[in-house]
Amino acid sequence: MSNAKRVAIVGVFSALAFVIMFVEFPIFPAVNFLKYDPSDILALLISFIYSPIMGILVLAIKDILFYIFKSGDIVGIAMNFVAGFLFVYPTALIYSRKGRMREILGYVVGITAATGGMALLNILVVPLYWKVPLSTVFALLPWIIGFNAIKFTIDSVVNYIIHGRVAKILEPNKERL
Ligand code: RBF
Repeated sequence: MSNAKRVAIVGVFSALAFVIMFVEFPIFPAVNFLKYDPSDILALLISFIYSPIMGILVLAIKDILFYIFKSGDIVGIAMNFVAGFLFVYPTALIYSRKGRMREILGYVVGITAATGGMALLNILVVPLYWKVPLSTVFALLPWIIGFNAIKFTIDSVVNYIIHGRVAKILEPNKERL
C-alpha cells in the first residue's frame, strides 16, 4: 500500500470516528458518566485491515479532536482512549488474519483486558474525579464492569460481521483467507 493511501485512510477513518463519537449515550443511569459510542469500531477495523498501530492512531486522533471540539474534559478523554487501547490492541494482535478461532479469542482477550483494566483504573480515578470515598466506587463497580463488558461486546459483534466487507472495499485486489 502506498504511503499516500495509508495517510488518507487513517485521516478519513479518524474523522468518521470523531463524528460518530457525538452519538454517545449512557447505558446505566447509576454510572451516567460512562457513555457508549461506536467510534472504537472504526479503529478496530483499521487495526484488522492494516495494522494494530494504525488502529491506535485512529483512536488517538479521534480522541484529540473530540477533546478539542466537544468535551474539554481531559480525564474523560484519557479514560476513553485507554479503554479503547486495551480493547483494540490485544484483539488486533491476536487476530492478525489467522482464522476465525483466533479472531474470537482476540475479542475475548480484548474485552477481558478492557473490562478488567478499566475496573482497576476507575477504582483509582473516580474517587479523585468525583471526590467520593472509595466505598462509593466499589458500590458502582458492578455497573462499571457491566458497562465495559457490554460496550466492547457490541463493538466485537459489529466488527466480526462487517470487517470482511470493509476490507474488500478498502483493499479490493488483495488475496484473502
Ligand atoms: N470509558 C470507557 O469506555 N470505559 C470506562 O471505564 C470509562 N471510565 C471513565 C471514568 C471517568 C471518571 C470518566 C470521566 C470517563 C470514563 N470513560 C470511560 C469515558 C466516557 O465513557 C466518555 O467516553 C468520555 O467521558 C467522553 O465523553
